Amino acid sequence: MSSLKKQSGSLQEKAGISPPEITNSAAISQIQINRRKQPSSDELIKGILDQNRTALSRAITLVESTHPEHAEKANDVIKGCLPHANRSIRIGITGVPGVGKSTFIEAFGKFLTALGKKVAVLAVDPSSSLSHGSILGDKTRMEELVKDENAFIRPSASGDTLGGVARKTRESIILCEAAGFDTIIIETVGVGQSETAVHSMVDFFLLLKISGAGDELQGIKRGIMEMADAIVINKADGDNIKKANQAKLEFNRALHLFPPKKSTWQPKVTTCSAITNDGIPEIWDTISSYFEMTNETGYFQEKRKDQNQFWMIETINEQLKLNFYNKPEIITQLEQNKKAVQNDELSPFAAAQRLLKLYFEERTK
Ligand SMILES: Nc1nc2c(ncn2[C@@H]2O[C@H](COP(=O)(O)OP(=O)(O)OP(=O)(O)O)[C@@H](O)[C@H]2O)c(=O)[nH]1
Ligand SMILES: [Mg+2]
Repeated sequence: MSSLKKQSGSLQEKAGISPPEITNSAAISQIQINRRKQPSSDELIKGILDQNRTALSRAITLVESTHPEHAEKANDVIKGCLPHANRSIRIGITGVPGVGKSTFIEAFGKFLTALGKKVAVLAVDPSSSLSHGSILGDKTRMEELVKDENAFIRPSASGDTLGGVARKTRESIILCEAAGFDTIIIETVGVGQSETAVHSMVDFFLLLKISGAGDELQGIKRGIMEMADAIVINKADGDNIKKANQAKLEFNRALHLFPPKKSTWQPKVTTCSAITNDGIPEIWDTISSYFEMTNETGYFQEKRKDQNQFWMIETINEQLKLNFYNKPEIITQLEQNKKAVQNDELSPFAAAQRLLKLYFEERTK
């Protein structure tokens, strides 16, 4: 069975088809979850804590489900996993399409599993709802990692809003951690606001770049550079090595112009090749020294606490919005009010007030 097919279990589960078998014999012996029956939340929690991948996959599918009935069960599973989560490092990786994210994650992930780490790869890609997750198509670029029993790769959740996709990924992080994964890699394609969402759920943020023709800094969003804890210039191999080193100098110079980070960490610029593996161990050294430093200063925990607060507020915002826009009366009234605003019969502010009033009145009925 192809690796691609093997990993599409969650999607097949969603479609009501039983998931494909897992070829790893150790995993098979671990499976206690009856696939035909819907496992209870307690069974899922137990399975996850037993490091059972089928349980983990099913729980993530539950978290990703938009079915209202699943939400409560998903919450129960997360609650049960929470005391066992948090013991990991979370690394975000971003970069424009084609920069080599998937190839890099394959190389870096293999390097980490060789060190004895357990690596989970998740993705935030709201655009993937149509294509069922670009990371899934990328499985061919992660051929080795897919087969690695110390790695778990999951395509991006689908969803209409970035907030929704990001929440699901964040909850999946908790599940992966409870299942014993100690290194979580979150990939996102560098478009839209998805980097900001990923930045707010990871400890270390890595920006992947490739060298161009001396115009490295052009077209790069200032905000992304400010978020980066490391900039890695990929594809530093063959004829590209010289250009990559020049780019490194330029980025280093540019980074020094930014105000110091709250963490007091000075972002590093390095080069690597995801094909030859050159520079990959050095990236891990950089990340390790970041964790050492932020653990010593207490910044690591402080940032996670801030992130938890942030996600609480984000979730409230997201749910309120969903609740508002899904109300049938609001759907009808919204259209009418939009027209009224367009025809200058009503000010935008008055229209908004009118709709909100209607919403709150409906709520108190
Ligand atoms: N020479 C060289 N080629 C690389 C390297 N890393 C990736 N590539 C190639 O660059 C192309 C794009 O790599 P991907 O890993 O698919 O890039 P990506 O960032 O995941 O792309 P999207 O999934 O489309 O966002 C592929 O043809 C890779 O083989 C590298 O270090 N050196
Ligand atoms: Mg990719």
